[in-house]
Amino acid sequence: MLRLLAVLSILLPGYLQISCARADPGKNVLFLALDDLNDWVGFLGGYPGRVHTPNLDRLAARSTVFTNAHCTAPVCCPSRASVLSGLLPTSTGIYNNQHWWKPNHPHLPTIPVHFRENGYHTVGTGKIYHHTAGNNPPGQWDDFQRNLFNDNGWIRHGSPLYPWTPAKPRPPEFPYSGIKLYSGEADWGILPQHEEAYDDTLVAGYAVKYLTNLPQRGHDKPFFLACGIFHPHLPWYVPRKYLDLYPLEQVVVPKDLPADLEDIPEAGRKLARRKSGDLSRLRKTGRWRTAVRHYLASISFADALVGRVLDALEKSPAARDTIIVLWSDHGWHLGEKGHWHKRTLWEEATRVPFLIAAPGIGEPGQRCSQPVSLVDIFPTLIELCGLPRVKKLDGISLVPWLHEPSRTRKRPAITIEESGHVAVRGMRYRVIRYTTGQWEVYDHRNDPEERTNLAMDPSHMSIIEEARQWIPTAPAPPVDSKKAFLFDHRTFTWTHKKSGQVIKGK
Ligand SMILES: [Ca+2]
Ligand SMILES: [Ca+2]
Repeated sequence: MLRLLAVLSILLPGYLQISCARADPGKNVLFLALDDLNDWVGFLGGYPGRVHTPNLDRLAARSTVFTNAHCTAPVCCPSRASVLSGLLPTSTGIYNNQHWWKPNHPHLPTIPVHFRENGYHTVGTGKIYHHTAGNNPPGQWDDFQRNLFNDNGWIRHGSPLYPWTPAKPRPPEFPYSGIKLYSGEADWGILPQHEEAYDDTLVAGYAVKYLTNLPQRGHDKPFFLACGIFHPHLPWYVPRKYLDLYPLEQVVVPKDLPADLEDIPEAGRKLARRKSGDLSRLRKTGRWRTAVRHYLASISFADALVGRVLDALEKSPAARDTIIVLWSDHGWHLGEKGHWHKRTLWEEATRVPFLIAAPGIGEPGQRCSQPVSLVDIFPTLIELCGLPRVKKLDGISLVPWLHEPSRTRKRPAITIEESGHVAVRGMRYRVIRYTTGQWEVYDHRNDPEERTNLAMDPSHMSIIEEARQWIPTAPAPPVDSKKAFLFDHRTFTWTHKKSGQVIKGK
């Protein structure tokens, strides 16, 4: 038999590679990433008004929705590194957007690498890894749609104003919103172009084209198709029709901001104050509601683009044997706790839309309220697709919860903030430990908005002690970092932390 296999492997190398490497050749993966999308989607109900996400909702209606899902880091680069490596930031040493993947983890078996090595055709577009150059490690993709400024398909929505360069510096006020904010990308408005010319439309278009052309591909490999929509990340540039969904007077903004911070340790207030200048400027100039409106419109634009990809899949021959995973890298505060932006450890920043549609597993539309983490995606996909296991992953497979969503899960979701603060989110409680040794405890059964910190209440000491067991005890030191001018990837420099060596360009 072995001799026969050896002869066949010479005659039919491609065939044997595919059939031996994979347990189930029928399962494709559509991997949909959204950026900075909090729980303001119809199927999670996080926005107190009406949000228009018909396509996400129709996907949710055929999926398992994880209603208590959290990122491992409340900012893009470390969160995405976790999803793609199956490791927490405390294992990768990637804690912040400055941290550089390429020289530190050149051989990590990421999701696309593992699928590619096991017989899949791996293709991608848009923001999957963090967008800056060097953070889409080589060896990931059979094909990836790239752009002029970096190697990761991150495009500035087609605006001719980007990138800012020394020759074309950022204007004192943002060109479309006409307001000056701290964040270098905090603009919003309607671009002078058709919807088809927006960069995220091109990103979705790549995925649509791939799915439409499946019958002409000329090989029988299953596919792993990653599509990273950049909205609703700033800048909130949208075609007019999405703004029209949200009449300004109906837009809801958060309430009771100052009082909510009174029972929070100073370390937490410091997180809340990050970019709070932007919030106070928005409030002083009467633009807060307008800004929230553009976030909502950006969500609906992203939803429409996801809808295009879903339509293309449904019309394709792969419609019945494709697993769909949809996730957002972290949430966003629109003023809750006086905070504007991300990078905190409260529910607004850690809770994310996350769902899995696995054909033939579970009931369509079922919901799992057990705590889960985006770091669980990699081991889940490995099990669903019958790939070889990868050792030492920090997440666990969610397949048991696809079969039985009410099954108790003791393991909480851990979120690690860049300066070392940690949140532990269980079924009922959120516990936050600051590096100062102070804590916050919220009881979601009675306080879903996390208004009352119970950490000083002696009856909650056991909750803190239980959470403490899950906090990583030996965090990896931060990896090498970059010095980059965010909007001009042609002139950035990277600095090796240990050697001090400075590298220019890609
Ligand atoms: Ca993000
Ligand atoms: Ca409070």
